[in-house]
Amino acid sequence: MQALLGCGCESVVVESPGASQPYRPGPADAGRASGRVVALQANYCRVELDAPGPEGCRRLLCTRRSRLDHEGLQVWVGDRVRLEGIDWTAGRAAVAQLEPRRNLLQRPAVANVDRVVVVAALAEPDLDPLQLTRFLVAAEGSGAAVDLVLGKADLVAELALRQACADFEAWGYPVFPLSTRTGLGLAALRHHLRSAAGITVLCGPSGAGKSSLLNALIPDLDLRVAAVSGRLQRGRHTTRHVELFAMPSEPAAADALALFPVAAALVADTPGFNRPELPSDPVVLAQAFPEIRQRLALGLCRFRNCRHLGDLGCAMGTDWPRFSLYRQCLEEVEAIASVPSRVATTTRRRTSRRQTSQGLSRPGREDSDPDHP
Ligand SMILES: Nc1nc2c(ncn2[C@@H]2O[C@H](COP(=O)(O)OP(=O)(O)OP(=O)(O)O)[C@@H](O)[C@H]2O)c(=O)[nH]1
Ligand SMILES: [Mg+2]
Ligand SMILES: [Zn+2]
Repeated sequence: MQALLGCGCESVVVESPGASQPYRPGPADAGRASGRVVALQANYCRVELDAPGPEGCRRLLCTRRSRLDHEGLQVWVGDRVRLEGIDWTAGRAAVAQLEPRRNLLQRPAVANVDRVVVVAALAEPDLDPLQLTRFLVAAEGSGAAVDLVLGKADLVAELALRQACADFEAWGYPVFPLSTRTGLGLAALRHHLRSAAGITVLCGPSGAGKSSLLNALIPDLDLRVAAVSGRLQRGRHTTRHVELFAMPSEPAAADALALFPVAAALVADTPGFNRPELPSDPVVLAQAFPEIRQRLALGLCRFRNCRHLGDLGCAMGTDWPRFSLYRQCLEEVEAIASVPSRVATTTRRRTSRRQTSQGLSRPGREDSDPDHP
């Protein structure tokens, strides 16, 4: 399936993997169209149309029909939607229907995700392996492919960079060392992201360099970036909402576009935050570690309810690089699970209220970080 998608800087032909056929309005359908949500702002969605409207109009600012709310349907960036009540002159419409989504990355909330790229800075702020593990575990929760970018490579010595790459590859992820200052690794990452159609989400702590990376990947993009600050060199929560941008196709591929349409990659910039949630189920946590998945594919532990802490009969043992990080995560998950259910419910409600106040349950307000008010 193809759709026209502009990113504010360029229009490209886009494949929409897994989505249904684009809605093609007939004569009886005046005022209707379909497209993809590329950003949420307050109570509005910005929708990129599958086919341009009158005078080449590609984007509409949309409200949501209240029946979506009544049916408990949230709209997120990445969702495919059908529109009605289009006012082409004002550039406005209403989202009438939500197409089924393949998956949802919970935080940052993005639907129909094909790849999550966790961006961690090697310095400024210092790389925190536990925090990085939490981001990777959260990324695994979407079911999408997960890659790791080690950013700000210009700030560390070459030997330290090589060691870091080797260490993190042992975690089971493709690693991309990168510097937007020197250009190191940019071509490799650009090629990697273009190699598959669909939606890639950049996520990671504030100040890691996500928006700088997108500015470097997409010509003419000018996302706001800001220097890290304070003793801990923390980010300043510069990006305030999730937004999708289109990666231009390879020049050679663009020439061949008419004959062999090339799928374009969409990349989401997202607000940084510091402490991703862990899953509540220890089994889900274990499955979010590639090291455990890979080892268990070769031979199972003796007991079905094994906690994979290297006890008798455990196929994992303790001799693997992220063992202590896994143990810390498991202890946290088990501690929360052991809280009596009434308290746990209250805690979950509090978390959910906090998330609602941060706009995580309502579109358009993805902008604050509970760890960093
Ligand atoms: N030395 C160095 N600094 C970089 C690099 N990439 C980004 N920076 C700097 O890191 C700081 C933070 O970059 P941003 O792109 O705003 O970080 P972010 O991850 O988007 O942050 P949030 O929007 O707050 O989540 C800026 O001062 C950038 O100039 C790099 O490769 N090397
Ligand atoms: Mg940013
Ligand atoms: Zn085990």
